[in-house]
Amino acid sequence: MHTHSKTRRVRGGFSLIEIMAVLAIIAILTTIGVVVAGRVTNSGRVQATQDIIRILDTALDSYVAAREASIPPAYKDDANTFHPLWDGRPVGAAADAAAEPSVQLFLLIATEVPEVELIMQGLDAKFISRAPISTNGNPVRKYVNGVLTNVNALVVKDAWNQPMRFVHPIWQGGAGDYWNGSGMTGGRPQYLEFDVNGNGSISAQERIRRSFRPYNPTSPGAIYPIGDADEGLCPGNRPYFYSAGPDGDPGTRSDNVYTKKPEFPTETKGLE
Ligand SMILES: [Ca+2]
Ligand SMILES: [Ca+2]
Repeated sequence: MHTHSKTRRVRGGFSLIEIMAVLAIIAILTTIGVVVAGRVTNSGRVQATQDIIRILDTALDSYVAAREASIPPAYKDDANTFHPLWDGRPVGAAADAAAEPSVQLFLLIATEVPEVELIMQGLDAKFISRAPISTNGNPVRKYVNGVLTNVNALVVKDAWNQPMRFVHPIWQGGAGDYWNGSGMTGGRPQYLEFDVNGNGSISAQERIRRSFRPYNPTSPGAIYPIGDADEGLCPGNRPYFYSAGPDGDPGTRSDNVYTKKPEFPTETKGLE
């Protein structure tokens, strides 16, 4: 009888309250599991991205040692076009324009030193590829068999599949109107300028916008969807690499990935 009643109890199934309790527990466990898994994945990606930065830093050191010179602020191609090492957006660029290819251009220059090509082979293949390169819409061109030809260069992406970024001391800091959280703030130069070709005048290729949170003039009170740059100042005047982080926005600095965090200009230091 005893055994029979026990069997009946199991066969009879669970009460609604028991089922609800079990579902609630499963829901709680699932939530914890998702949060932990998310955290592990994200911190794993941060670490992977910091490893990429370390490899790029090694590439930079190797270039500087081989050339006994710092990395130049621009690259002159075979068509005599100057391509500046920008992390930012050029004059008149759309608010959501793709980032200028700072790391790709860095690598085009740095791989002139053979060791750098070897160093970059140490990177996991999923983070590196090769693609045509252009700055401010101008393709980089070299002579191949006597013909000016668009060239490819290495592209390095972070663990969120966004291009890594490189900041050269010539093109550091902030420039341009920015959103301070409650309104537009101007009062600083709209662009960074540098006469890279030394001809005594500034062309569109020598002027960038580098606002961490650009103001949207066509929609007052709104900010552009993605910032131009992080506005970072090079630590000790040394170039640095960073990632825009999980959100892909360099202008939200809190989730950006660095190995050595730069200082930010006083006017936006405390803002996010
Ligand atoms: Ca010039
Ligand atoms: Ca970010």
